[in-house]
Amino acid sequence: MFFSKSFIPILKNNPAEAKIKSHQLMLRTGMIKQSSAGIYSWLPLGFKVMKKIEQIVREEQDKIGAQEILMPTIQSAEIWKESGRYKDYGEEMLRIKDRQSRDMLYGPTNEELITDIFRTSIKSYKSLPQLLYHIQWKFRDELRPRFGIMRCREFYMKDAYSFDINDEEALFSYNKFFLAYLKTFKRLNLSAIPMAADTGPIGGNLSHEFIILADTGESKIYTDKRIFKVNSDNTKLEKESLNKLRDEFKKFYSVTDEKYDENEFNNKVPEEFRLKTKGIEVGHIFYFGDKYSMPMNSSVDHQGKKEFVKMGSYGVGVSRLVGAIIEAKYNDKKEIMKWPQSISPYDCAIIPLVTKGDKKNLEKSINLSKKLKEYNIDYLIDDSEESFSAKIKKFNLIGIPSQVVVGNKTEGDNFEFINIGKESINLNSNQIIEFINQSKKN
Ligand code: 5CA
Repeated sequence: MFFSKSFIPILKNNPAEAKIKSHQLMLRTGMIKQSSAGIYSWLPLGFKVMKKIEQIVREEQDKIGAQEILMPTIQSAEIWKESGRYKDYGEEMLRIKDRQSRDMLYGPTNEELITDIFRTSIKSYKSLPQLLYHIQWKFRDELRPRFGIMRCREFYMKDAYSFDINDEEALFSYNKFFLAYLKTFKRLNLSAIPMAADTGPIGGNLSHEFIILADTGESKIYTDKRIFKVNSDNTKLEKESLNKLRDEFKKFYSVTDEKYDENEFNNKVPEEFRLKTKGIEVGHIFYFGDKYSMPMNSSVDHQGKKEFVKMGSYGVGVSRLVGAIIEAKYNDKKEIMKWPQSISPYDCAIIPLVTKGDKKNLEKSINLSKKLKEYNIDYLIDDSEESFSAKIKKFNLIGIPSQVVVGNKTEGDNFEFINIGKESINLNSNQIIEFINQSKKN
């Protein structure tokens, strides 16, 4: 893609309305555009990143045996009346009427709808467990939407739901998602800590938020630093192995604001390991047993008896992650964003020095791009006639981690390669391809 033909509406300055760096950067580099309060359009740069995050989230759900479906955004109020949440959910729910005056709503979450789908199809315990997920837009009429797509009204979420025959099996499902989340965030190059959390309007008594540390985060957290060392790499998808992993985490005090108790924190955590800080909630998992299956009469036959299924739900803020990753990866001092290669909007930026009368560097860049294309490497060539320093500044904000600078000294198959934020090195095209493919895997 040539920069001149791309739809990347870069702004000269940070927009005044944006208070945190992710919001500033996303507007500045034309990743998103606000359409009304807390509602955004996703432009190519932002959309590409979000889709790549979505794919990583999806792959890790598939690995634990969850099956993907797609539920609608608009739901009937009937099922919410059945569960009792139509009243309870309050003003955050966007309520609408169709032309027949039927009560409808834009789904803020999907426990009711999935329970309805489940109860009409699954009748026997032999079909359990069922792990189902979808990745779909949600709407919550937040009182104070802010920080761009971090706390907005319309957002993209992966929500999964588990159905089991009893508490023990349901806990196994919960632990599978717990592991899938650790792996997902690791692949996104984030260190996300699971924290015991409150359940709010979703309900239940077991819940973890997955939080990444950031000063601009809205969640206050109290944790034992040793929790960062817990390693999930070799954990198998078996009850025992997963229980062990959970036990490892349980050793360390780690809670959000609502669960915080100062005495407990001081007693359980030696002073040198205490960490009080802020973070961004990127995932939240819940176990709530029969909270929905009982009122909605969702049961299976189990040895002649009718048993209400035991359910949990598991959310990842896919759109919020785009902002959260910027908060975690943007280097304030150097004013450099660096996307993890696996989710970078383009695999490679090619930055030639181009002047009106001299297109030689652009030609060299096009030659390199042909080779990259053969290897499925997605590139953005800056064919504008801006100065080198202006281009570098712009690309430091766009954050594509692999950059090739093409100047008058560039000759043959020898290029100046920059892994953003680091010193430049000389690489030939094969080495560039190798570098990009390797760093995509991490
Ligand atoms: N049904 C459950 C689990 S599927 C649920 O809705 N959980 S939640 O309310 O915690 O939302 C899941 C995730 O969506 C959160 O962890 C957060 O990352 C994201 N999220 C929630 N509200 C917003 C919002 N207003 N803007 C952006 N992302 C949000």
